[in-house]
Amino acid sequence: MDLRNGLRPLGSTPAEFEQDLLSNLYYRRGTTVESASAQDAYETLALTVRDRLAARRARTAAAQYDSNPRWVYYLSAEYLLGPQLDQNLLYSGTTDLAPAALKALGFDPAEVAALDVEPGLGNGGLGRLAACLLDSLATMDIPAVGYGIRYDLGIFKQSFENGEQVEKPDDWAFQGDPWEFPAPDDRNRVGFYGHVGPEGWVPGEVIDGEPSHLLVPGYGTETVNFIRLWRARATEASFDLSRFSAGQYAEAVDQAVRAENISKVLYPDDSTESGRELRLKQQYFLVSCSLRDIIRRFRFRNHDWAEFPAKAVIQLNDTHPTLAIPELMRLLVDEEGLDWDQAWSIVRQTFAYTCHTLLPEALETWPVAMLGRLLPRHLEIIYRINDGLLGEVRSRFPGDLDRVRRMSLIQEEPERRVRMANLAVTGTFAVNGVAELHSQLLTATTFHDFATMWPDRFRNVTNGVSPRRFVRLANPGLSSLITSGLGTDAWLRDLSLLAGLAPLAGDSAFRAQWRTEKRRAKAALGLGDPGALLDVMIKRFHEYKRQQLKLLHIITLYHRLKSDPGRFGVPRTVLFGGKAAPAYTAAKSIIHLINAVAATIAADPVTSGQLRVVFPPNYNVTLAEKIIPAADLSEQISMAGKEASGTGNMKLALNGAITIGTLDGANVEIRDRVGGENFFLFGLDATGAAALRGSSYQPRSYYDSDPELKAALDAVLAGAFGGVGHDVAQSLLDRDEYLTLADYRSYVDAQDEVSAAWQDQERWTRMSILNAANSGFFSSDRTVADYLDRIWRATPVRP
Ligand code: 8GP
Repeated sequence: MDLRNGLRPLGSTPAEFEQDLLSNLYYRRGTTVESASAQDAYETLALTVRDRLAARRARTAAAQYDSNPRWVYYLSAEYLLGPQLDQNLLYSGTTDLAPAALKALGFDPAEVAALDVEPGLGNGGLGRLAACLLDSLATMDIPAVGYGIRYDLGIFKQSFENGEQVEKPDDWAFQGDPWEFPAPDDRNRVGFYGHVGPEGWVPGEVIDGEPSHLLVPGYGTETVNFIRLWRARATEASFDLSRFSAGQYAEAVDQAVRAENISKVLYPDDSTESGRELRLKQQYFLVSCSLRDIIRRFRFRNHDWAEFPAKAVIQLNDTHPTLAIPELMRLLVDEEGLDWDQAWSIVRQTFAYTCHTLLPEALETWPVAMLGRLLPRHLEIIYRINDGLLGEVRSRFPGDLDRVRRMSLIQEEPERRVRMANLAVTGTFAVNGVAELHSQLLTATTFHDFATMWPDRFRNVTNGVSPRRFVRLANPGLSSLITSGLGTDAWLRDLSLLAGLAPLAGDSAFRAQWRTEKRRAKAALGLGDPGALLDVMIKRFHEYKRQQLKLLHIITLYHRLKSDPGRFGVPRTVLFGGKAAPAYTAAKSIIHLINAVAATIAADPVTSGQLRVVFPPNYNVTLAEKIIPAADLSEQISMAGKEASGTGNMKLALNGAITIGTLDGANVEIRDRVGGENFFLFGLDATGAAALRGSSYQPRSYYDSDPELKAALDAVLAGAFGGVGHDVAQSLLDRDEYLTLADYRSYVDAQDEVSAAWQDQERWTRMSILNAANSGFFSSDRTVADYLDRIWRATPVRP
């Protein structure tokens, strides 16, 4: 079918691309080559590339409409997409055309590319995973839509002032976002507050959700899917003209400002009551708009509600979108007139839930009072779902009151709250963890009661990462080497082919080329001595991830260097990247101490050329794509039993970094695949850690019995690093919730093995190649294949 309605096809030669660029500059940007700024050139380039994807999107939409397939709908509070330009150039096959055309028109391609701003719509691992899954869904031709919120201000911009983290708003779309298609006509009205009367829920406040979408192209295929993002808009009625006329300007827009605050920031500070309510409003806003959109799409080709689960599977990315469960019940029962049981059966066949945590404090709960005020009808529905659940618990486990209390959707003490994870497990047909160990621990601990009652509901889907973004785009040099080593670039769509690199680990010429690529990536990062071991810890700051353990190791290295500079051995650069949540004081103290230690080491001539600590601020996807190719050593050192999976560990292994890690999250599966001889293992395992935490753990006993550990902590306590970090050291000595001191010796010994291995560069390179060769499993394509097989059961539709 020709969907262009007579429109001329977009060109694929350099001259045609240049013409398209010129035409967009002239007609859509409204300027000329002579007067265009770099921003004009950037936006024009984006439009020209986007046009190519839009043509593919039109063909994809037509094929998807024709086949009336089962759609995968992904609901997520965050998407950490990363920069769009390079990806869209690659996926549209214009990587070479674009810079040539820009140059021909007199623009500087590097200056233009530098204007591409990464949308800060995500926070950490969960948001980045969502982006990788959408990339793989499109690459595998699965009809899928990602739904999220179009935050004005995403994750904050991090800077350091006197070594302390300072947060600034990130107005990422200040100049507009050329990748986005606004679709105001698809807006939906969302209600809040009010009361439930005989005629049903009468909201006390309404706002509009206005969507825009971003295209999500597949790699090596025609499919282009999309992400639909909702932005809150005040309704026409909310501007108070009479107040404005009376000069009460702030009051006149008060209601409008309140409405639009809903999509203002990602994860608003929840230390106040109003902040918490705003988060809950965001969650309902996302699910209400998205479900209406899903239903609108269902109705294009279907009429019978019984068909709904066959046409839609809705994946809840953690508990943030869990209100979708009572919301769909409300739509089906109150608005569509289905009876409760019929509606519940549809809901239970439609939703699935992914859990991303093992921290009990990360399991969301909402005060019953707040939820009842904001969403009175939903609270009634939750109560009724709870009645059904507790009835089933009582009949399966008669007399077990304690179990009823634990499984209830409502926590009673110290305050009545709705347990969102319990609701998510109850209202879905599948619940998955994100790595083997994580899924096991979920059924053994967090969801033990539910797994006992509904064992078939629980599964594992180990995370993965996009090889396009994190190898091909991030590391073009290594990608070419891999392609020439394998004799094909088919690995970009089938990462298991990387296994073909294993024999090349024994080829000294290949090893030399591999080392050259690492050094080149390090040089590009601008880290001075490319011969130094680059030791990398990039992730959010959290005490369970244990940046403080890495810090104690650095201080120990520093002490060794001072006491015997001749014996140090291996020059190292340690690189940290990551943000701490603004209200997380302990994590911010660790950041402060890292910067203080880095400054002390930099100022001490004895360390010169031997030990360096760098901490570039504002770690994000853009920076990750530069750091990961350069890394030699990947720090994955969380307390075992706390990291759900980790995905940085996968990205680093795929780029030939060797892991030093605990048996936590997906580290376990990485080690199984790359082999124990190519992985530096240390520390307690999950069982050992849980046992030690359950006993009377005495961090001080480790301090007393290990002179190097004692020296490191004493130095911090004595103020050796500009007087910073007393609180960090004291908390380790007093509580050490995550067993840093218990694992210290084992960690330092493993680091000594790292140094020894580094001294044999041929051995190190072999290990590095084998890490990449054996990490093909960690492609998000495989993750999507597992979701399809175990949960989604959707099939490809090719345009
Ligand atoms: C993260 C987990 O911490 C990480 O281990 C995992 O790899 C990743 O999810 C993807 O599965 N969890 C989160 O990002 C998370 O729980 N974020 C919530 C605060 C929003």
